Amino acid sequence: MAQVFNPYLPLHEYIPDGEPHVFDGRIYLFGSHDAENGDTFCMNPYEFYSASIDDLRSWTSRGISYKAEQDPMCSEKRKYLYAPDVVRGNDGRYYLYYALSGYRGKGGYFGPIAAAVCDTPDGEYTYLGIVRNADGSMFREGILFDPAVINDEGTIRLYYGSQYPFPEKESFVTRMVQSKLYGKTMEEIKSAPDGIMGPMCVTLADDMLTVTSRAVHIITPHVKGTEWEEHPFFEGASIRRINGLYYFIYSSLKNHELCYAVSHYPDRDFTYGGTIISNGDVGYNGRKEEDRLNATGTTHGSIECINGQWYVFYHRLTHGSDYSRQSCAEPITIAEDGSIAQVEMTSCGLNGAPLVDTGVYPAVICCNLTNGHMPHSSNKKSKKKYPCVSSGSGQQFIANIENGTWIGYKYFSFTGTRKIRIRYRGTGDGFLTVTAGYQEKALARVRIGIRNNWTDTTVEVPFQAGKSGLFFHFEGTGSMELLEFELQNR
Ligand code: FUB
Repeated sequence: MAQVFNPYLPLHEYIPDGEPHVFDGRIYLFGSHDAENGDTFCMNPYEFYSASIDDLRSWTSRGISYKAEQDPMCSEKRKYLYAPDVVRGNDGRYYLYYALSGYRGKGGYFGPIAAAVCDTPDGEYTYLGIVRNADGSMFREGILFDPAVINDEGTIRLYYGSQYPFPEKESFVTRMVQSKLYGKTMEEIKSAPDGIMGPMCVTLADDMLTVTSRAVHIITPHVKGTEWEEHPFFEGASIRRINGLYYFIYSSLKNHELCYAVSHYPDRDFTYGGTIISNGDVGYNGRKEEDRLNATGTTHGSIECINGQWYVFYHRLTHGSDYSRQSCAEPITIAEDGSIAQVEMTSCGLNGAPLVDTGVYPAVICCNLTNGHMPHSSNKKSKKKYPCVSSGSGQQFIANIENGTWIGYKYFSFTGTRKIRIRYRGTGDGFLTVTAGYQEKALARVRIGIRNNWTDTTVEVPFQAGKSGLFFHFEGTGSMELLEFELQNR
């Protein structure tokens, strides 16, 4: 039976910063494009995947939609296409908004927001121009980063921004950006009450480039002592209009979580809502930062309704950095009072049901991967080894499985005892314990020996019938890698 896992795109694809939108019966994922084992963010040109809203198991792409070199402002220093969004204009065409950035984020705050246009959501886009003032000059109010757009019953609203801790402090970013971009002195910067940090909003004319309103801060950048203090806006602005309310989705300063805020207005009075998801399950059931269930780093995404069900789209980290991020999705519920409860990461997000207990599963669809002290690893390649999704010779596998590592899959629908064939290799020498959940009691144990090549071993596991997790826990010496496992009848 065909199923869909997390990550739901082909396993060699790395599309973070996802903005999911439904257009004419298809769900599209507009996002950045990381490289497999990349050395910095967004090394690849935009490529947009989509699926029929009636079949979320099968995502396909029509190839490259836009390259950085199509933008006349692309330079050696700023040659990476960062987090985009797409909106259908009032003329029925599709408009792609993005900002260019440089190596490891350098220069990402200094350029304009640019736009490109296409007749179809995932066709080949043509450069249109930069977001500009009525006199044609570059629009520069706030930090022109992570654009998000909405066609709000004919009004095109553009959201964007970034925030560094905090405007109250003279952070290096505040100084650097304001002085470099605006040519301001420190005295001038300090005297501007709201500064340039925080999420901003403007409206655009039907040419989709000319700004037609004053730029406004949609949330105060002065968060101390407010409801925002624990989860202040950092980046990843995204906007949805749901049942007459505006939902602003963003990545908080914690970096690993998507939060939301709600207002009756598009540009003011937003109240903090909560966390929707964290890519380390931090906050879920009270989980603490230090107990994160994955290496955490950036996350950026949004929510979308597909065939009556709401989902949150977010990204996870792989390859021991956050330069190779993969899109995942989970169902969410918007309660009658408009609130959204935090959901956990799973391996079966878009599947609509737990996974069946027969068949071959790639190891990398794990939703939890931890040695008990996983790092927060934003904008760097970690020098320390820790368990991670990795790749080589065209295969994706879990690497650096050392003593104490837990690898978790949630959820399966078990019919009872299963045989599990496990394909592994490496210098790991010890035992793999199988459990139904993180830190739960052993259901079975299998010997793991040193193997240069992929090797199969089989273990019988007495699962209880019903919905359950499947976890592997390695205890031993050395370091093993896991390629796949197969659930079989006894
Ligand atoms: O993908 C590059 C940057 O990482 C995005 O612009 C941010 O939102 C963060 O996800």
